[in-house]
Amino acid sequence: MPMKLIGSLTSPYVRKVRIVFLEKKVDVDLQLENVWAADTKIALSNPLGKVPCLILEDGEALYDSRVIAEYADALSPVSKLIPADSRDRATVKTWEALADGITDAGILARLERTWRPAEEQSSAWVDRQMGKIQNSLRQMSEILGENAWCHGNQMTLADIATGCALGWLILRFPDLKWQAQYSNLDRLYQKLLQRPSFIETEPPAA
Ligand code: GSF
Repeated sequence: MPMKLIGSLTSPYVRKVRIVFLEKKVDVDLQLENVWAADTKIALSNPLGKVPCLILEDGEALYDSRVIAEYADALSPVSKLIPADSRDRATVKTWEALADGITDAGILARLERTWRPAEEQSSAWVDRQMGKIQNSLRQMSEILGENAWCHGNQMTLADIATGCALGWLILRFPDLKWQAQYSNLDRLYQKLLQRPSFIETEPPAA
Protein backbone atom coordinates (compact mmCIF):
# COMPACT_ATOMS: atom_id res chain seq x y z
CA MET A 1 0.00 0.00 0.00
CA PRO A 2 1.57 3.39 -1.00
CA MET A 3 1.69 6.23 1.51
CA LYS A 4 -1.52 8.22 1.70
CA LEU A 5 -1.70 11.94 2.42
CA ILE A 6 -5.01 13.10 3.84
CA GLY A 7 -5.59 16.75 3.05
CA SER A 8 -7.42 19.53 1.26
CA LEU A 9 -6.50 21.62 -1.79
CA THR A 10 -6.69 24.96 0.03
CA SER A 11 -4.69 24.18 3.18
CA PRO A 12 -1.26 25.85 3.14
CA TYR A 13 0.11 23.13 5.44
CA VAL A 14 -1.06 20.40 3.07
CA ARG A 15 0.39 22.31 0.14
CA LYS A 16 3.74 22.58 1.92
CA VAL A 17 4.08 18.83 2.38
CA ARG A 18 2.77 18.07 -1.13
CA ILE A 19 5.48 20.35 -2.54
CA VAL A 20 8.08 18.60 -0.40
CA PHE A 21 6.98 15.20 -1.75
CA LEU A 22 7.04 16.51 -5.33
CA GLU A 23 10.49 18.08 -4.92
CA LYS A 24 11.76 14.85 -3.38
CA LYS A 25 10.14 12.83 -6.21
CA VAL A 26 8.44 10.59 -3.66
CA ASP A 27 4.99 9.33 -4.66
CA VAL A 28 2.10 9.76 -2.27
CA ASP A 29 -1.63 9.34 -2.85
CA LEU A 30 -3.62 12.46 -1.95
CA GLN A 31 -6.91 11.63 -0.26
CA LEU A 32 -9.16 14.68 -0.08
CA GLU A 33 -10.93 15.26 3.21
CA ASN A 34 -13.09 18.19 4.28
CA VAL A 35 -12.31 18.43 7.99
CA TRP A 36 -15.12 20.93 8.48
CA ALA A 37 -17.82 18.57 7.18
CA ALA A 38 -20.12 17.07 9.82
CA ASP A 39 -19.32 13.52 8.66
CA THR A 40 -15.53 13.92 8.46
CA LYS A 41 -13.57 10.81 9.42
CA ILE A 42 -10.31 12.68 10.04
CA ALA A 43 -10.37 11.96 13.79
CA LEU A 44 -9.98 8.23 13.05
CA SER A 45 -6.50 9.06 11.73
CA ASN A 46 -5.62 12.25 13.62
CA PRO A 47 -7.47 12.82 16.91
CA LEU A 48 -6.65 16.53 16.57
CA GLY A 49 -9.00 16.58 13.59
CA LYS A 50 -6.50 18.36 11.35
CA VAL A 51 -4.85 17.90 7.98
CA PRO A 52 -2.30 17.13 6.69
CA CYS A 53 -2.06 13.60 8.04
CA LEU A 54 0.25 11.06 6.41
CA ILE A 55 -0.68 7.38 6.58
CA LEU A 56 2.43 5.23 6.22
CA GLU A 57 2.56 1.88 4.39
CA ASP A 58 2.00 0.01 7.67
CA GLY A 59 -0.93 2.23 8.68
CA GLU A 60 0.86 4.49 11.18
CA ALA A 61 -0.40 8.09 11.05
CA LEU A 62 2.07 10.99 11.09
CA TYR A 63 1.20 14.65 11.79
CA ASP A 64 1.59 17.57 11.81
CA SER A 65 2.97 19.17 8.61
CA ARG A 66 6.39 19.84 10.14
CA VAL A 67 6.79 16.19 11.13
CA ILE A 68 5.63 15.04 7.69
CA ALA A 69 7.97 17.48 5.89
CA GLU A 70 10.94 16.29 7.92
CA TYR A 71 10.05 12.65 7.36
CA ALA A 72 9.62 13.18 3.61
CA ASP A 73 12.95 14.99 3.34
CA ALA A 74 14.73 12.02 4.91
CA LEU A 75 13.10 9.50 2.54
CA SER A 76 15.40 10.25 -0.38
CA PRO A 77 18.71 12.02 -0.99
CA VAL A 78 17.15 13.95 -3.92
CA SER A 79 16.97 17.73 -3.27
CA LYS A 80 17.88 17.95 0.40
CA LEU A 81 15.44 20.50 1.81
CA ILE A 82 16.54 20.54 5.47
CA PRO A 83 20.29 21.04 6.00
CA ALA A 84 22.23 18.43 8.00
CA ASP A 85 24.18 20.98 10.06
CA SER A 86 22.27 21.54 13.30
CA ARG A 87 22.49 25.33 13.27
CA ASP A 88 21.43 25.61 9.60
CA ARG A 89 18.70 23.10 10.28
CA ALA A 90 17.38 25.16 13.19
CA THR A 91 17.42 28.32 11.08
CA VAL A 92 15.49 26.65 8.25
CA LYS A 93 13.00 25.24 10.74
CA THR A 94 12.58 28.66 12.35
CA TRP A 95 11.68 30.04 8.91
CA GLU A 96 9.16 27.23 8.64
CA ALA A 97 7.75 28.09 12.08
CA LEU A 98 7.50 31.74 11.04
CA ALA A 99 5.71 30.89 7.78
CA ASP A 100 3.37 28.43 9.48
CA GLY A 101 2.81 31.00 12.22
CA ILE A 102 1.53 33.45 9.63
CA THR A 103 -1.10 30.99 8.49
CA ASP A 104 -1.87 29.96 12.08
CA ALA A 105 -2.64 33.61 12.87
CA GLY A 106 -4.56 34.09 9.63
CA ILE A 107 -6.71 31.04 10.29
CA LEU A 108 -7.52 32.25 13.82
CA ALA A 109 -8.51 35.66 12.44
CA ARG A 110 -10.62 34.09 9.70
CA LEU A 111 -12.38 31.66 12.02
CA GLU A 112 -13.28 34.53 14.34
CA ARG A 113 -15.05 36.17 11.39
CA THR A 114 -16.56 33.07 9.77
CA TRP A 115 -17.24 30.74 12.69
CA ARG A 116 -18.64 33.01 15.42
CA PRO A 117 -21.86 35.02 15.34
CA ALA A 118 -21.22 38.74 14.68
CA GLU A 119 -22.05 39.81 18.26
CA GLU A 120 -19.49 37.38 19.69
CA GLN A 121 -16.64 38.44 17.45
CA SER A 122 -13.70 40.26 18.98
CA SER A 123 -12.00 42.89 16.84
CA ALA A 124 -9.17 43.04 19.37
CA TRP A 125 -8.55 39.33 18.77
CA VAL A 126 -8.57 39.74 14.99
CA ASP A 127 -6.24 42.78 15.27
CA ARG A 128 -3.89 40.78 17.47
CA GLN A 129 -3.65 38.02 14.85
CA MET A 130 -3.27 40.46 11.95
CA GLY A 131 -0.48 42.22 13.87
CA LYS A 132 1.40 38.92 14.05
CA ILE A 133 1.08 38.56 10.28
CA GLN A 134 2.35 42.10 9.64
CA ASN A 135 5.30 41.68 12.02
CA SER A 136 6.22 38.34 10.50
CA LEU A 137 6.09 39.62 6.92
CA ARG A 138 8.35 42.51 7.89
CA GLN A 139 10.78 40.12 9.59
CA MET A 140 10.82 37.78 6.57
CA SER A 141 11.49 40.66 4.22
CA GLU A 142 14.31 41.99 6.42
CA ILE A 143 16.07 38.63 6.72
CA LEU A 144 15.63 37.79 3.04
CA GLY A 145 17.09 41.13 1.92
CA GLU A 146 18.66 40.73 -1.51
CA ASN A 147 19.40 37.01 -1.03
CA ALA A 148 18.26 34.53 -3.64
CA TRP A 149 16.83 32.13 -1.02
CA CYS A 150 15.62 32.37 2.59
CA HIS A 151 18.65 30.50 3.91
CA GLY A 152 21.88 29.43 2.20
CA ASN A 153 22.41 29.29 -1.55
CA GLN A 154 19.75 26.81 -2.57
CA MET A 155 16.05 26.26 -2.08
CA THR A 156 15.15 24.74 1.27
CA LEU A 157 12.03 23.98 3.27
CA ALA A 158 12.25 27.63 4.43
CA ASP A 159 11.41 28.84 0.92
CA ILE A 160 8.68 26.24 0.41
CA ALA A 161 6.96 27.11 3.70
CA THR A 162 7.30 30.84 2.99
CA GLY A 163 5.88 30.44 -0.52
CA CYS A 164 2.89 28.50 0.80
CA ALA A 165 2.16 31.12 3.47
CA LEU A 166 2.46 33.99 0.96
CA GLY A 167 0.22 32.20 -1.53
CA TRP A 168 -2.36 31.48 1.14
CA LEU A 169 -2.42 35.19 2.12
CA ILE A 170 -3.22 36.08 -1.50
CA LEU A 171 -6.06 33.55 -1.44
CA ARG A 172 -7.58 34.45 1.94
CA PHE A 173 -6.46 38.04 2.60
CA PRO A 174 -6.19 39.62 -0.87
CA ASP A 175 -6.54 43.11 0.64
CA LEU A 176 -3.26 42.74 2.56
CA LYS A 177 -1.33 43.41 -0.65
CA TRP A 178 1.99 42.29 0.84
CA GLN A 179 3.48 42.17 -2.69
CA ALA A 180 3.38 45.96 -2.96
CA GLN A 181 4.97 46.43 0.46
CA TYR A 182 7.69 43.77 0.21
CA SER A 183 9.08 43.52 -3.30
CA ASN A 184 11.79 41.07 -2.26
CA LEU A 185 9.19 38.62 -0.92
CA ASP A 186 7.32 38.99 -4.19
CA ARG A 187 10.53 38.28 -6.14
CA LEU A 188 11.00 35.05 -4.15
CA TYR A 189 7.32 34.13 -4.55
CA GLN A 190 7.39 34.66 -8.33
CA LYS A 191 10.48 32.49 -8.59
CA LEU A 192 8.84 29.69 -6.59
CA LEU A 193 5.71 29.90 -8.74
CA GLN A 194 7.77 28.82 -11.76
CA ARG A 195 8.43 25.43 -10.20
CA PRO A 196 6.26 22.48 -11.28
CA SER A 197 5.74 21.59 -7.58
CA PHE A 198 4.15 24.99 -6.90
CA ILE A 199 2.20 24.98 -10.18
CA GLU A 200 0.77 21.53 -9.52
CA THR A 201 -0.38 22.47 -6.02
CA GLU A 202 -1.88 25.86 -6.86
CA PRO A 203 -5.04 26.16 -4.69
CA PRO A 204 -8.37 26.42 -6.49
CA ALA A 205 -9.95 29.89 -6.43
CA ALA A 206 -11.71 30.38 -3.07
C1 GSF B 1 -1.84 22.88 11.44
C2 GSF B 1 -2.81 22.09 10.60
C3 GSF B 1 -4.15 22.82 10.43
O1 GSF B 1 -4.48 23.75 11.15
C4 GSF B 1 0.18 21.57 10.78
O2 GSF B 1 -0.13 20.54 10.15
O3 GSF B 1 1.23 22.17 10.57
N1 GSF B 1 0.11 22.78 12.85
C5 GSF B 1 -0.70 22.04 11.93
N2 GSF B 1 -4.93 22.35 9.45
C6 GSF B 1 -6.25 22.90 9.23
C7 GSF B 1 -6.53 22.93 7.76
S1 GSF B 1 -6.15 24.42 7.13
O4 GSF B 1 -6.97 25.42 7.52
O5 GSF B 1 -4.91 24.49 6.67
C8 GSF B 1 -7.27 21.97 9.86
O6 GSF B 1 -7.24 20.79 9.58
N3 GSF B 1 -8.18 22.53 10.67
C9 GSF B 1 -9.25 21.80 11.27
C10 GSF B 1 -9.46 22.17 12.71
O7 GSF B 1 -10.38 21.61 13.30
O8 GSF B 1 -8.70 22.99 13.24
